[in-house]
Formats: sequence, C-alpha cells, structure tokens
Amino acid sequence: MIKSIHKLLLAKREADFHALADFFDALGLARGEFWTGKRSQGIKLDAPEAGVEIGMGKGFPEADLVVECDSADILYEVAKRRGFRIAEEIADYDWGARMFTLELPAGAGRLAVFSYNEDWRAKPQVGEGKLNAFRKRFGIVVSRFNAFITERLLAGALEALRRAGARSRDIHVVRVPGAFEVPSAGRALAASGKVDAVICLACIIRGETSHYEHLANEVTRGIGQSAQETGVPHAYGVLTCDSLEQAIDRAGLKMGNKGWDAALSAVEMAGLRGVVGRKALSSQHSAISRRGSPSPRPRKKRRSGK
Ligand code: INI
Repeated sequence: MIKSIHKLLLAKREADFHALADFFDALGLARGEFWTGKRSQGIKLDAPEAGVEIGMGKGFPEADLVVECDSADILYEVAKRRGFRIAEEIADYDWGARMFTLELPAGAGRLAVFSYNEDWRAKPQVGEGKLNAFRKRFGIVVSRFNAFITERLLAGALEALRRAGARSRDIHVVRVPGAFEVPSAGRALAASGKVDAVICLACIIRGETSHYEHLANEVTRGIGQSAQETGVPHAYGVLTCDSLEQAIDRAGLKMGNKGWDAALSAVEMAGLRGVVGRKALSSQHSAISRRGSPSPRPRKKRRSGK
C-alpha cells in the first residue's frame, strides 16, 4: 500500500536547504519527519492532501509544484512580505480560481499557488428518512383477491415493521375485496390523519384477467395520486405478474417479499416527512384542500373578526 507521495527538492548547499524549508514553512506546510545522517539530511513538509495530477490541454500553471490553499490572496501577501520572488502576479483564471506563481529558492523551479473562488467540493445536504419505525403509525391496505399471495405480502410487511421497531398498536390493517379498492381505502386512511404512512398490498395476475392492464394502471395511478394529494407516503406493494408462479416467487420465495420491501419504504418515507415536512411531500395539497377533497388535517374555522 502506498503511504505518501512527495516531491523531492535537492539543495546543493546548506543555505539553500534552509531557504527551502523556511519557504514552505512560511506558506503554512507542516513540518513532518526529518533526519540528519552522515552524508545527508532531509525534512518532509506535509500538506493535508498530496498526490499526482495528470493533465492535458491548456490552462495549466507553468510550475513544478502546485499548492491549493484556502486563499491565494493571503498567501500572495505573505509571499510579498517575505520577499519571495513572484514569477507571475496573482490573477483570476477562467476555471474559477485565483493563482500566482513563485520562484522556489535555490533554483528549485516554480511553485503555483491557487485557491478556488467557490468551495465546489462542499457536500450537498442530504435529507434521508431513518429506518426506525418506533412510534410511527402505519396503515396497511391488503386486498383479499389472491389472498394466497396477499397474506404472504402482509406477513412480510408486518415482520419488516416489527423488525424496524414499530409497535403492534401503531399498525392498522384494512382488508378490501380487490386491488381496485386499494387506492380509495389507502386514501381514507391517509386522510384520517392517524397514520404516518400507508402500505398498499395487492396482487394482479395477467393470466386471470383480460382487463389486467386497465386494473394495474388504475391501481398504480390511484395510489400515486392519493400519496401526492394527501402528503402521506404510500408504499407500493402491488404485485403485477404474468403468472401465479411469478407471484409466489415475489411473495416470499425466490425474489424476496414485496410486502417486506414496501413496508421498509414506508418506514423510510415516514421518517422523511420529519426531514422535509409534510407539505413537501404533497404536491397538490393546498389545491385539494381548497376544492374540499379530504384533507388529513382539517382547517380551523376563521373567526369573523367583527
Ligand atoms: N383484483 C385483484 O386484486 N387482482 C386481480 O388479479 C384481479 N383480477 O384478476 O380481476 C382483481 N379483480 C378484482 C378487482 O380488483 C375489484 O375488486 C373488483 O372488480 C370489484 O371492484
């Protein structure tokens, strides 16, 4: 494993050696290892980060060594005060930096010093829901149609919620006849204001219905719409399969359990509501409230003010 990488500057005389060390001291490099032997001496001057940069094309500094710092202007002042030989004056560069170039002591070449105008490495703020379901309330809507499959989805969802820390008393299960009824029941649960997320479980099998596409599309659209309009996250645990075998695989055997997956999505999204706020999750919340559609939190009546 590589431990460090450094540029070797060989001074011919003792005075040059010290001039170089002082030079890098003045720029703020930290003194690291040093040694004095019978035929040589050396000192390492460390920076928080070091490496090799391979470039190609135009716009690079003409330098043997490049230093990036917080403020090139401050180091420029230091360099001038210390009487270092400036090879190129400080200037703005079109790649978003301020830079100047110095002659290194002892004829050791040139050093370019630059700083970026913006901290482009700054990390974005990442909002993320935690997989902690404790004290979070969940509504589960499960279709009775294809119960052989949907009961397995329900078992997977309940187990996932339990493992994520949800309490039994915070889980409300609602059974509906088929997938078609899932969105409306999900919406009613969301609008009740009593749940932090809704988990929708159903199974639509192509082989058994000629209106498979219509049903699948309608259920998917209805669930999405309910989530967006109420601002309550809805997890999609609806299997849309070509055959019963495929459904069995996705309800606990070869391909995992879609009920489990949906429950974990619900836990994460319920946590995310605390991070980004409920309104951020409901794109049309205010418009729907104005139209009088179910709103999870009823508005307070205004006083007349007379
Ligand atoms: N409901 C399902 O959940 N899955 C199906 O595959 C299915 N098929 O095949 O028709 C199904 N139909 C019932 C439907 O969801 C409604 O319950 C019914 O039409 C009454 O509204």
